Amino acid sequence: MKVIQSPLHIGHSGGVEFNEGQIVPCHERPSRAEFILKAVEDAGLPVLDAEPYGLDPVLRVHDEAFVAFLRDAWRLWQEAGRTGSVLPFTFAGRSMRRDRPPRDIDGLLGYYCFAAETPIVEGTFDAALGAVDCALTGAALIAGGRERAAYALCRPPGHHAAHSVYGGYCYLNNAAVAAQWLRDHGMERVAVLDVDYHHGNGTQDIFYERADVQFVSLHADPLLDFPYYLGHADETGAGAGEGFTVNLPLPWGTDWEGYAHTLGLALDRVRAFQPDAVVVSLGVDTYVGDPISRFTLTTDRYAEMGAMIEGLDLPTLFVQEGGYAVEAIGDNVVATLEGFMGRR
Ligand code: OKP
Ligand code: ZN
Repeated sequence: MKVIQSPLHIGHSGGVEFNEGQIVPCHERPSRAEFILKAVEDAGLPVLDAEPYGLDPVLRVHDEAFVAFLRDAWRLWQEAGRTGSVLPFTFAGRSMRRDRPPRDIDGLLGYYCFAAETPIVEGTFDAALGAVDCALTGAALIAGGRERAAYALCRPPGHHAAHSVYGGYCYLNNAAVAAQWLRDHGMERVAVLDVDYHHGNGTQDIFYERADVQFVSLHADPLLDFPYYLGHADETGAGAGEGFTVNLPLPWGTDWEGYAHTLGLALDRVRAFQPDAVVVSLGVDTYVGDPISRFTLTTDRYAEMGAMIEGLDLPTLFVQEGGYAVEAIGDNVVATLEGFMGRR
């Protein structure tokens, strides 16, 4: 299986996040991608650089003014005389208008961002585009039928980024851009299977009213965990998309037995949709040692997960999402891919 990476991720570094009342260094840090790269190279997987696709595929799923804001935010922050990471301190709450972006930088940040652990630094936008390019380069490999599967080493991750909102360490939705690109290049139905610990609220938002892109997610119950305000079982899609969103929330402490059972249900739903391809939002923050998560999967279990996903017998694009136990992230990703390839 080919691995696609982008060196641009390194520019997204040195940021701080607001977490549990403290300003702390980001959990989502460059070493995550470096550990994954080392592990896939050690496993003998071929690594290629992403091809540049530009903004057009991004604008198929994201709002143009939102993308322009992400592009300009660092410059606006400098012009306002600020130092350090671009972070919001105020948010458009439920009682306020959501249809009128303000002009001021702080107002704009709260308008377009939903969580204060997602800093913008000088290289963030280019890194986010580089991550999209990884996903698109992988999508092109499987769309042409040249490869059965590919792994996009995306950093920053993407599944919390919605049509016009960023947050949760995510800026542009790599998996959603890739799924839409597959739709635009000959695939009639595309499934997105999200196995990250956190609900992929952004991907759900983007495809909620669509019958041609199915979204199936297993994640920590949003009553208990981030992103808190989306991901309940009764969210099943709307309009033409009714029935094409599937949420399977799980309790804290979920072990492989409980996880595998629910993954089986998720895979049954994907099979019933009869997609032409599946995009897997692969977060390995379900790992027992993850510092911000509360499931208990061990490295060997990722190989079983990969084998179960292979059982779909579909063109498959793996897109990296979360995973914050940096010293184990590479082993967990490689275990998943090797399980898929039948090498373990
Ligand atoms: C991004 B991805 C824990 C705070 C968690 C944000 C988590 C974003 C996860 N105290 N904050 O889905 O892995
Ligand atoms: Zn996550």
